[in-house]
Amino acid sequence: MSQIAPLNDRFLRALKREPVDKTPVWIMRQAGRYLPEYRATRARAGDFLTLCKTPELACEVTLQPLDRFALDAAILFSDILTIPDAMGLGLHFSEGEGPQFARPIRTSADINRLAVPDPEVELRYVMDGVRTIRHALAGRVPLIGFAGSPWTLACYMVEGRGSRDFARVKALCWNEPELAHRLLDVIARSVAIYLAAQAAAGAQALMVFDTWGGLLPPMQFHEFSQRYLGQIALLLQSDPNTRDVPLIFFSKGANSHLETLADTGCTALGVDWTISLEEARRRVGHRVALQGNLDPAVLKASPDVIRAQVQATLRSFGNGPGHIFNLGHGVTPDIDPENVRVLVDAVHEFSGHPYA
Ligand code: 1CP
Repeated sequence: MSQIAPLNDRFLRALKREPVDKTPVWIMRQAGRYLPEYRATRARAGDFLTLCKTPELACEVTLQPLDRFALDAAILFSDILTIPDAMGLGLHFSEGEGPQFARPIRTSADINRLAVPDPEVELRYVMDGVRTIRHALAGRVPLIGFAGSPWTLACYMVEGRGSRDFARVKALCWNEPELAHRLLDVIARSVAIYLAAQAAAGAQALMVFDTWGGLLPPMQFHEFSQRYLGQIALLLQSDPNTRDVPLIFFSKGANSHLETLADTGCTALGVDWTISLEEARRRVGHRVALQGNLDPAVLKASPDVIRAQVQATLRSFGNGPGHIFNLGHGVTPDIDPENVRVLVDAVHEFSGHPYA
């Protein structure tokens, strides 16, 4: 893929902690059910997984929020559960039920059978999606590729579906830690190869979603989640093709680990809304950029409140480089798209540096 610089490179500059004219902004789940045009494309596709597996449709929904709002980055439309699906667990989404696996991990034999998928074979549709989107973007904004963290993928693979506490995988960690490590290791190698393939296909930054890191007590967080994030960073850094691709780690609910996460070798850390950016920044120092962290529920408030909270978030980060504005988690389906516009415009309005 060509290395032509994007026309709008605020996002990539902020990741490198370089000065920017305005704070870049993108929103987790920016392509999704709160947009009527997304719901229309999904209805045409029939179901969510077909949407993910059809590169032209995945490209269409990736671009939808960019056509509406002045966003500074695109994110590949896909899901974190593509890897376990490619490993043979049989992913399906039933209406209103969320993801489910036909063949969840239940025995040590299930773990021993797992193999690292070849991204250009079993996950070819994702790589074709990245290539199609990158071409369609034509340099407008950079494209983010992503994967789930090994821990978060293990949560779904062992439980077989979404859960509030993912008690099965937690029991596995306490009862058979060696088996849990064998599972996490094969997932981590799969994630690293998958992310490297996305970069080769044209993704200009990579993000790892550790949505369920916060379920673990501190010692176990280091042992079962952070250790594998570090392994992914190391594998990507040791590959000349991915060494310079910015890497964002987002461990939700794990703010007490920001310092050690900043030492894993990532470029930036996502921050949820339960800590101020001021404190997060003080704790990570100059080691990484920060991405976040407005409470997604603020989008249910009035435009005046949204604008005031955007300003408060920008002030909390303070002056200096290294901030990417985002929510502290994904935008929810009940949000009025007009409120997203208010947020995006306010980020640029209040962060404009007149002499930049
Ligand atoms: O249309 C629909 O009904 C499906 C809803 C949906 C969407 C829009 C799902 C099912 N996944 C997605 C897309 C998606 N998922 C993206 C696209 C890019 C974007 O615009 O941000 C991304 C990055 C994800 C990642 C993802 N999937 C995560 C990690 C991020 C997070 O939100 O914490 C997780 C945990 C999933 C699993 C998943 N996929 C879908 C659902 C409803 C869930 C959560 C299941 C649960 O635990 O309840």
